Amino acid sequence: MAVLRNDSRIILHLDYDCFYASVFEVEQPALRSLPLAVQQKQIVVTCNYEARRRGLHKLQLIKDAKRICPDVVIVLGEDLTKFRNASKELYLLVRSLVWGGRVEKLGFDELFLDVTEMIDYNISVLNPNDLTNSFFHLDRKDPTIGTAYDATHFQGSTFPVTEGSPVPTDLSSLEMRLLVASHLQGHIRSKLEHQIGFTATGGISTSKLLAKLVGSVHKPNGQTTLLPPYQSTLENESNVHRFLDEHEIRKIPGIGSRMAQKLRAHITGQEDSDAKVTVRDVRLFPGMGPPLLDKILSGLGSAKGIGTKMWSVLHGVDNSEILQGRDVPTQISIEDSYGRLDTFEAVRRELVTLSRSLIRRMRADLLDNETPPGRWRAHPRTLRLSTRPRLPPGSETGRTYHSNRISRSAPLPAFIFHLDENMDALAERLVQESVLSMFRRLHPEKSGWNLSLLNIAVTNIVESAGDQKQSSGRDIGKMFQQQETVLRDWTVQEQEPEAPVDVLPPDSEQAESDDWEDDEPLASLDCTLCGCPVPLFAHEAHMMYHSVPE
Ligand code: DGT
Ligand code: MG
Repeated sequence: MAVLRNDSRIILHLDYDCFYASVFEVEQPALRSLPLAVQQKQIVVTCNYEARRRGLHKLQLIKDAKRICPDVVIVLGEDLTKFRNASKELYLLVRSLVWGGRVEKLGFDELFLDVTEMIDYNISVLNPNDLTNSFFHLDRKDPTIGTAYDATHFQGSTFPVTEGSPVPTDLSSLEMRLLVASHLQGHIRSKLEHQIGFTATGGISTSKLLAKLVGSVHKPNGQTTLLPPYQSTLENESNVHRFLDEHEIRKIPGIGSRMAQKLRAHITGQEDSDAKVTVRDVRLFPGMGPPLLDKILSGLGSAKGIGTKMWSVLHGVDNSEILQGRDVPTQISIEDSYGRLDTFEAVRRELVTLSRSLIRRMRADLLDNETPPGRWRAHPRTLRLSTRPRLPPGSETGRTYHSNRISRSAPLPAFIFHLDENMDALAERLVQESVLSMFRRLHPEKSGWNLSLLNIAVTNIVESAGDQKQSSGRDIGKMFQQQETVLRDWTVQEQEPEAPVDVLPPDSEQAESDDWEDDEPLASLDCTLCGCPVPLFAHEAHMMYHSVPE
């Protein structure tokens, strides 16, 4: 089956280096030269590169970190406010640099940028007779705004590595466009570092998938461009295949651990194989294609159309759009974990505490910035309560941390937006009038349950009219709403593990979850020609497939 990639776009990816640790380093620069670890619960969620040099790594137990590096400096990272604020500041700086605000946030510390328009404009103004003294225009209207650069070489590294390769003669070639983009990437990274104090690692290619993957080649504080050719010919294999094919399948975004396990089992013929299986092994396996992938990956909770999606990914095809940034998150959620929570009164108390934090966060994130704040920039429509019942010993199902949650949603009552009432009173009322009835529906029995987690969230956040200049506003709000309700079966029920909350002390600190853009199910549409459900990101590729004769 033919899969076609759209290589007309230029996409950049940024991933901040040891993000949480850097937030502390920016606050206290003396920490930069010390081994620094950020603790959430009993886990090192991240550590700086000095600590990594000494053998520490992400998601290590605190006790192991202390044993390996006794002089490690440990800071507490349970309160996400400072990470959220830093993330927003960095995002706003990047968005101010990129034309059309084509910047999409992934979690707190990754950005995707569609810079096609900026690159094509800058290609059009290149002087082929003096490429060494080129000028990158950051503003179309003011030709003095920008930065000087040498357009005879790539900034940063390339894959594959090329020493002193000649400048492309065709200025409109993909290679030249990527070369110019590498200088823009360098400029953005330098701004982030010198203006705010964060280093980032960058990738430059033609899709989110390829830019993200190639970016991870030189970490930290490096950048890598995936060089053409992107299409294979009879003589030459494309660099997309050369690059992607070597990756262990689990390293590919979109392939989670359970999917990887199923693929490994099929390729090796062994159920619990831990053999290294690469993209090439899967792609070139006899009979491989969307139908076989569908078969292999079925039973993962949402296998509809998964074969087409994976087949595209294995070929480096990802034509998904960069979603224009929202000024507001898609949802706000607050949660806490518990060693033991088994009485109604204790639950009620915790729900009030969580509700208070939720209202505080809503006011911080959704009110306009005027003083005194007076206007809601966005309104969540839905209130959601999730719990995670602790399973009786021995009944572990092997399901993931997230999939053991159960939840209920209800319309968010309008009184929550009253600014003249204090937060304590609002929290009490919210629990009394809404949350407790949701809780009773989740747990009709008066006792006999024991919860390890409570999460309360507002979702379906819709931006207020007149505040949508930079963002995709209501349509995106609607789309997410639709995704939640209609397209749930497209969600691959697989998530990266968070800190393993189950092993935590009973009185662990409350944590807020970082959910600007993550946690949302994938959207799909049925193909009008063959009726197959195709995820939005693969739609263009799918239509091209129909237009190409077999
Ligand atoms: P890097 O990109 O390898 O230089 O290091 P980081 O620290 O930027 O790691 P990254 O990009 O995977 O994640 C960004 C931040 O998100 C990180 O600083 C801490 C947090 N984080 C990452 N993975 C987890 C996790 O599994 N659980 C929790 N609670 N937080 C995590
Ligand atoms: Mg990072």
